[in-house]
Amino acid sequence: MRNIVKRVAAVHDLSGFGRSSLSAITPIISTMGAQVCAIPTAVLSTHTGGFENYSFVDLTDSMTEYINHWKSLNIDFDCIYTGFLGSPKQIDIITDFIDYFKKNDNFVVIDPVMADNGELYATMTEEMVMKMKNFIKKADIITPNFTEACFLLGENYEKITDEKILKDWMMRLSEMGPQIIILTSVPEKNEKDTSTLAYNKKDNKFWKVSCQYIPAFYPGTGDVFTSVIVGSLLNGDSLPIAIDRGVKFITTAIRASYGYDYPKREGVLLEKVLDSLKVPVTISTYELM
Ligand code: PXL
Repeated sequence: MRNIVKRVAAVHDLSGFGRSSLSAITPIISTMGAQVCAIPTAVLSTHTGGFENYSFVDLTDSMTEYINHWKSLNIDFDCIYTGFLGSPKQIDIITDFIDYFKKNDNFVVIDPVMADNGELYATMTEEMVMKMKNFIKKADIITPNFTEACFLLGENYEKITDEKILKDWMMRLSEMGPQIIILTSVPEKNEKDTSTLAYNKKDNKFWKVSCQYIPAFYPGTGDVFTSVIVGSLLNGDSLPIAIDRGVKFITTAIRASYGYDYPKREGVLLEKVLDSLKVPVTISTYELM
């Protein structure tokens, strides 16, 4: 029997304060009508973007038992969505999870959460980067930001705006395994915009959605974006519409937040805009590249 409500196995950390990972993913995917089943990879008092002295409990050693229980329940998932991982060993544990729970009619989204703005996050290591390159083989869809794409491809971080090079990067990423590449935070020549690009190896199509760049950095926006993509695809949207939805939602969330004076490290004011996820896309702005 199909799941009455679509079900997502969400493999991410739980950061108690600051809107990232499970604290952002759960309300978004729930609002979009799917059930989030969390596999927490670590518990942190806050995310690592702009906070210091946070507590960090790595849950690697409890994950196998946790997953073994799920295996015994005879349950299945419509999507497996992984993000921030707390240790290299977790990649092996989640690889086994995917091998067990991946079926013909579900899909795997790997957000290779490692880095942003040219730099690795505080808890990430070169070993994680190496293992992530191999791990993305397991994905149907990956959603690296521009910095993560540089790390996965072994390219230097410099602003590339040439579409031919960016297309080549996405094809090279798909040769590493995934069918669909969604590349976020791509700089635009005019420096006023930023874009999200996508490549679907199956039909050899490239898509692009641009939006106005707002000069503010809020941690967790990558998780917010990919959650909307997951929710949208589970609702049957096409790839370009899902990307359009993700970009629109991030833009709406940043615009709803930017006018307020509060620490950016607390993330976008998600609670003010969640309801907009229920509205269908009426005007879309995607282009074929
Ligand atoms: O949003 C990505 C993310 C997830 N989890 C933790 C993080 C970050 C980014 O900083 O620190 C713990």
